[in-house]
Amino acid sequence: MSYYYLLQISLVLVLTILLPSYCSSMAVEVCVKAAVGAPNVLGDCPFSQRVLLTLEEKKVTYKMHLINVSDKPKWFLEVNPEGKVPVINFGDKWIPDSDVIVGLIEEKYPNPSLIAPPEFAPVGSKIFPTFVSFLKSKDPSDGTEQALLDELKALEEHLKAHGPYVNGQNICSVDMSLAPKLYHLEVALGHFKKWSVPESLSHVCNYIKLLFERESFKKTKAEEKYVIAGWAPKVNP
Ligand SMILES: N[C@@H](CCC(=O)N[C@@H](CS)C(=O)NCC(=O)O)C(=O)O
Ligand SMILES: *[C@@H]1O[C@H](CO)[C@@H](O)[C@H](O)[C@H]1NC(C)=O
Repeated sequence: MSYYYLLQISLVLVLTILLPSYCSSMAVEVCVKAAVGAPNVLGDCPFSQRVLLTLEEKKVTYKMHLINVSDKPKWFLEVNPEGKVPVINFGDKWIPDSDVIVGLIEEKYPNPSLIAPPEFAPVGSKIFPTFVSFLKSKDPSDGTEQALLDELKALEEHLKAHGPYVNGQNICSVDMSLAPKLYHLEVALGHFKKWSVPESLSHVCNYIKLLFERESFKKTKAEEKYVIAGWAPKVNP
């Protein structure tokens, strides 16, 4: 075997095995909410789950830091003075805001693409605020339930035309944002109001089922008891 040949082999080795594994050891780091009452367990922040879901769907390796939001560590407040989770670090600085973070993940890890057409961006975006109003409501005739139903019906119509996901056959960024919010809706309304999404909204029900069955979702969701504990002070202040 010639010396030249050996040199070539080692170059190929460095480029295909050693360099990539070195680069992936500079893992992405992400700070998310810890469960209230359990510092080593994933908490109930839908924005944190949205970021984790995006990383999971793109098979990005990451290191997770669980943050007790009632007692934020000093280092966390130093790198992130606003103190909100999630924040991400791709190797140089910490970046807050799930909208910004998801955009950056898409830029750095384009495959598989989770980009949805811009006109689909607002799909389902009023579900979370209308769910929160209905959850907190003590007056059954104040229209908050109907407002939520109207938003769910709008999602039903969208999915009927474009489903099974918001952008068709493949999951997209809008689904990553909606999935954790629909989970909070199901768990909190089920617990506090014995309410669930009407079966007549069959496309929404199927959509929820598809989302919650994904490995990425199961791996990144908070346990139901933490979701309930998180909403309890807002339901009964
Ligand atoms: N707009 C932000 C919202 C993030 C947010 O509200 N995070 C909550 C937890 S779900 C938080 O950090 N709360 C603790 C605090 O504000 O001190 C995003 O999309 O990332
Ligand atoms: C989070 O911080 C609060 C305030 O210091 C503390 O009471 C609570 O025990 C902490 N939670 C966990 C799970 O460490």
